[in-house]
Amino acid sequence: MGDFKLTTYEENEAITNRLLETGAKVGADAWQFRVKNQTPHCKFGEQGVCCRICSMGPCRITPKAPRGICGCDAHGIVGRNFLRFTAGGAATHSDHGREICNTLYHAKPEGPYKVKDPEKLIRIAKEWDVETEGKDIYDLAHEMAVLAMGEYGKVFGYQRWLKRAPQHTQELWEKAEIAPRAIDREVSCAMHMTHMGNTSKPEALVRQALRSGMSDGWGGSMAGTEFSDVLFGTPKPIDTEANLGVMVAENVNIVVHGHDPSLSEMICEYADDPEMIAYAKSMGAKGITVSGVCCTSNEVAMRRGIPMAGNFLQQENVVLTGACEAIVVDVQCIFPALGPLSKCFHTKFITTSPICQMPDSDFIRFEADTAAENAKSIVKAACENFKNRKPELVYIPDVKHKATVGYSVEAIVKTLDGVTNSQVDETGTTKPLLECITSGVIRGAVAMVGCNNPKVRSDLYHIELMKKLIANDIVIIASGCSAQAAAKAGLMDKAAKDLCGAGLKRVCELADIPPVLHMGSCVDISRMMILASELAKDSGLNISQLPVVGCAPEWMSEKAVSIGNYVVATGIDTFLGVDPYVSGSDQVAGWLTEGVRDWVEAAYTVELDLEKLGDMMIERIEEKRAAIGI
Ligand code: BF8
Ligand code: SF4
Repeated sequence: MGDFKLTTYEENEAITNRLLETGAKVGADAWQFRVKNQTPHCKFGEQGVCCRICSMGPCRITPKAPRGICGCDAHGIVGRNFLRFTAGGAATHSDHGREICNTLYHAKPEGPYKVKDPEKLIRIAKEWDVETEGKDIYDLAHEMAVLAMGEYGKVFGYQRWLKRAPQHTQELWEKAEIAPRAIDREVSCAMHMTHMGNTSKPEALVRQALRSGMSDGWGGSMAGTEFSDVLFGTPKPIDTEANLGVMVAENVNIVVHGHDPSLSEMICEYADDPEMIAYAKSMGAKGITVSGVCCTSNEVAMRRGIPMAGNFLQQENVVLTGACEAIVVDVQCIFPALGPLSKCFHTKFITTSPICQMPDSDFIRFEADTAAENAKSIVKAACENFKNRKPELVYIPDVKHKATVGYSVEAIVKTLDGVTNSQVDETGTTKPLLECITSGVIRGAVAMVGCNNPKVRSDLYHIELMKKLIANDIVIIASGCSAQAAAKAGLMDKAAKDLCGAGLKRVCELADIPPVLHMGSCVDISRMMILASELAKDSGLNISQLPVVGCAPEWMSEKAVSIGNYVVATGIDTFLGVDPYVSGSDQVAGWLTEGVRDWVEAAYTVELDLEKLGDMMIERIEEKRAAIGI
């Protein structure tokens, strides 16, 4: 075991530089160059003090001009910007969830979309007081899909999923007026509140930001995750690989990118079809390799073991290998740069959703009813493109790591039952995990989430923080691009237990798990909320008392802020490594980093220094342990 070695970010950077050399030969642009053109960034934007929500502006706040034309001050402007940012993220995740509900509505016994986890569907139906006895599973799926879509516009009441939280948390939400009503309403309300001449009071804007975030994490995202499990199966531990070396030079390489598994599941299905493999062979390839980028990759890795080519800031790299026949995208986090970049190579850039349309792409509209034909024609197009490769441009770096992924809450509960040999819990509770935490074998848990951001050296914060935390016996649950950073580096290899403190190492050995557990895509952060709720209920503690924190060290998207807001609102202290454009208002920053603690028993910490960020999380975990006397 002594020879286990992580791939360092320096090695990854060297690979990127080698790929950029190929890019230079064909005149390709890349984010590394665009960053240079865009820096230094606009100071007003960075501080959040620029307002352009009406055409009397844009107004920018300076010491000489402390108010916009309407009289709004920096606090109102920063707060409104923060709320709009959140609403963008909540809308995005939630609309993804709605698409999954729509796919569920189209599920049929003959496929292509089927109910793969009927037990989970029945479990949710019972939770929602829907009669399941004697009902055909597809009738039930359609009924549940309609009910779930109803949550987006429900006339009265709150999100159904809130009942999964401990009673205490639900009471906090109601008291603070952040329990989300209809999902769409919380986004609409955010846009309404921030229209010219509405709210400029920081407290009210921050409150609605939490509520909009809640409509995502405990609404749209939760629907996305839960019904994806129903349709495509609840993830269980599965072995896969990560980093660019998963692409195979002799094969047709199809890269799926985006977020919605409805598309990528079908691509994987048909890439495995003997008829398609024969077709690839007839085009001169040895076979077909599907790999992924971003969260759609996490989805198919968790359920099918499809390898992960990379995370957000590696999306251009897959094209730069010169060996990508098609990069097939659905929605979100897709660089418009992929259009012009793919034109420098033979790569087909295939867009599939009306939500995400880009110049220089081939648009093949992907719909639930015609999914099978759509997927087949995409796979075929990729095969036909193999012959257009330019061999002199092909370079697939020889770098990849083994990774074990697929740790849904169900899988974690089941796996950790094996750790405490004293009492294997048949009912499947989180008690064995709690026992590890209370005994101090594991000091706590950190939910590592979020993106890459050129403001941080790519993956550096994710990896260094994870290394430090596991060395301190803190287990990591990871999602999104953070999870992929871990997998690429080797932290999801079970051999990474050697980097842990003695306690966590022992748990990894006994349970046969890696120290960083892949919990899925960013919508799957709703899984983390369920796990935290279960831990609280099983321990009798409040969520805020658990030695658990969240961290998005390299975040960049509106979705990440929406997530941060619901994680904090759920009672989990959240640490950010990139500033959320609120430094222009000490009041808004004050509400986010302290004020909200009075409502939800948790708050944000923003710390740009890597060392300090890690130390602060460890300190917070130890403080929480001391407070409950463990
Ligand atoms: O939803 S972590 S860069 S891919 S936003 Fe995007 Fe960020 Fe990656 Fe997934 Ni999440
Ligand atoms: Fe300026 Fe007020 Fe209009 Fe914003 S809303 S652009 S601060 S006048």
